[in-house]
Amino acid sequence: MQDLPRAFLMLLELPYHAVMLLSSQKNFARNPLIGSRLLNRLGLHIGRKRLAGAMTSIRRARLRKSLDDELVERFDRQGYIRINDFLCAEDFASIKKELLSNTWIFLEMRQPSTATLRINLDASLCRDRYPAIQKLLVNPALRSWLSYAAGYPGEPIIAIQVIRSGGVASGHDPQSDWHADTFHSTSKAWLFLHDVAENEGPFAYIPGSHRLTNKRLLWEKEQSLEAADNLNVYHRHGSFRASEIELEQMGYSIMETMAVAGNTLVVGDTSGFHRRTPSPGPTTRLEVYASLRRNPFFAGFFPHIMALPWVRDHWAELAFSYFQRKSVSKKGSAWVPSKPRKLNTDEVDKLMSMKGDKQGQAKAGILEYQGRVH
Ligand SMILES: O=C(O)CCC(=O)C(=O)O
Ligand SMILES: [Fe+2]
Repeated sequence: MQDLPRAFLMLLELPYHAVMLLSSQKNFARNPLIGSRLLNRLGLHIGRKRLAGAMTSIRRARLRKSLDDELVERFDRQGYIRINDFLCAEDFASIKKELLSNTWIFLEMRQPSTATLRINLDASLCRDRYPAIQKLLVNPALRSWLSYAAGYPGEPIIAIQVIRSGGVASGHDPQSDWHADTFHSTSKAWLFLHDVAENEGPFAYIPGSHRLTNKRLLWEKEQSLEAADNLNVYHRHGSFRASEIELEQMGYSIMETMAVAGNTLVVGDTSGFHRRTPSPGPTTRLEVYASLRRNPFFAGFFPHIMALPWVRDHWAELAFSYFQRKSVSKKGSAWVPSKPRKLNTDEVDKLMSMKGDKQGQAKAGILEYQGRVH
């Protein structure tokens, strides 16, 4: 009997769920249409992927105009781009100085074995106080690459991020599984503030895995039939995880591990397969992190809330208050706000002084691009 009101409620919600098919919504467990085995057998999931992919290609043709042709070609082939010595030495040093000599408020998230600390950055925080960081927030190359990789223009979120992986607690880092963030192109960028070696949890990407090949579409279709009941919560929520055997079956044989020198920028379309390389022991990564995700079907048609000037300049403050309220609510929050404090824990101090100035000397990996882009 209890099922009857629930079924009725679901019926009432169906128009909303149907409209959401044309949004960036990806949760197979929460949206009964996205998770429907029948609809996905009929091609709903791969249809959304195809349509989003086609629209991304059309928009990218316009977005590439401000970018270097050779790098764009490389991006189109690989799904990511790596730029060494991204900032000039003075700007890079100034960012690190501003970062280490001031007090910040953090949002902290703990996943088994990994802690992520974020200092969200907006103009109201940085404009008058941190000129070097502010200069990075409006860096045209960073913004153009984020837009190109996502396949749409838009205001990105930019933050300082500290990742402590391995040894925080026992368990598995969910980001260390090969995965695609969502069904459509979306971008993330990392400007590493110190060298990251092969055994220090570097970012890794499977070149070409952002493209929709037949084998990939077949795998996507198979996943979409079962995803709503998958045991992995991230997979269930639309960020598909792939095993190494599955990756091989999809025809992927190469992975690029981004062991990098400090001051390297990596920008990727994270609908391609990527992961944080599992750390054999405790490691810390300190980076500027940026992300841009929009509705892949209507990006550019309707203004996003982040395009409102006041919101754009205060989003970090708004996010902090939101998580502050949420963390004391009954439900709690994955992101927990901290009191103001300095970043220079022993660990970070060591990172910055011992490794941060070895610019241009990646410990491993291929140096792909030596030019400086401002
Ligand atoms: O931190 C990393 O190297 C990758 C994390 C990741 O998968 C993500 O942010 O989407
Ligand atoms: Fe990811």
